[in-house]
Amino acid sequence: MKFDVSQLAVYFIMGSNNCGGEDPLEILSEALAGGITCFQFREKGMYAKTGEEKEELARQMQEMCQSYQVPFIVNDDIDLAIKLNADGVHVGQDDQAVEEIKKLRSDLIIGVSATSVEEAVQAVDDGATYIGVGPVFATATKSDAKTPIGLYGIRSVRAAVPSIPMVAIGGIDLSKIRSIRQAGADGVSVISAISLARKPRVMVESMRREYRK
Ligand code: 3NM
Repeated sequence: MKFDVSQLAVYFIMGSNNCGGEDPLEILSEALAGGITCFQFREKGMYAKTGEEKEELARQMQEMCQSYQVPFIVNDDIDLAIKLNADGVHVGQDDQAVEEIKKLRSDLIIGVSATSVEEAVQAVDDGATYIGVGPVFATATKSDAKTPIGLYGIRSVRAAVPSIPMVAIGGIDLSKIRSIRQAGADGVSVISAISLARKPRVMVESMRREYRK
């Protein structure tokens, strides 16, 4: 799928261990119906599925995303991304280099996490399609998350790399969307505010509305 910056607007990230015991497929189904613009499969951390089970879950989620024409991005696992012919892959600072990923499949959307201006500049130089910048706020979802960079951090990165598509991450809920937009991010990426919402569909609809304001 061709990348467009509008796909970053409300970017949902989830793995089976982010769902508070609910069915991840049900949550994704609701999130898609609510209008998420991108999905990242992030099967990581405690109780995460591996091997065939992970692959099977990814396939099911990819199929659901395809029926909504929502990009399906795989976190960190380039082999799985290629095997499934995913739309993209998202890598952290310690994961596989952008250059190597491009050699394997040049048309993949490649997202890179950055937590500072330096890392953002490097990601742009390396040829990232978009950058994920954070954590903006404190988050309980990622145990090894860095110190929050705040809205100031988002503004600093935006000033340093003005044209790369940029999505903010970490501790983002509905109430933060407007200020993040004002700080210059093209969208928000969210795990728990959607995956643990009582009504994920309604939450995503509200986020889409808030984004447009
Ligand atoms: N990456 P929530 S913060 C997956 O800073 C992830 O790179 C981060 O979850 C980073 O929306 C984070 O529940 C967790 O705070 C985001």
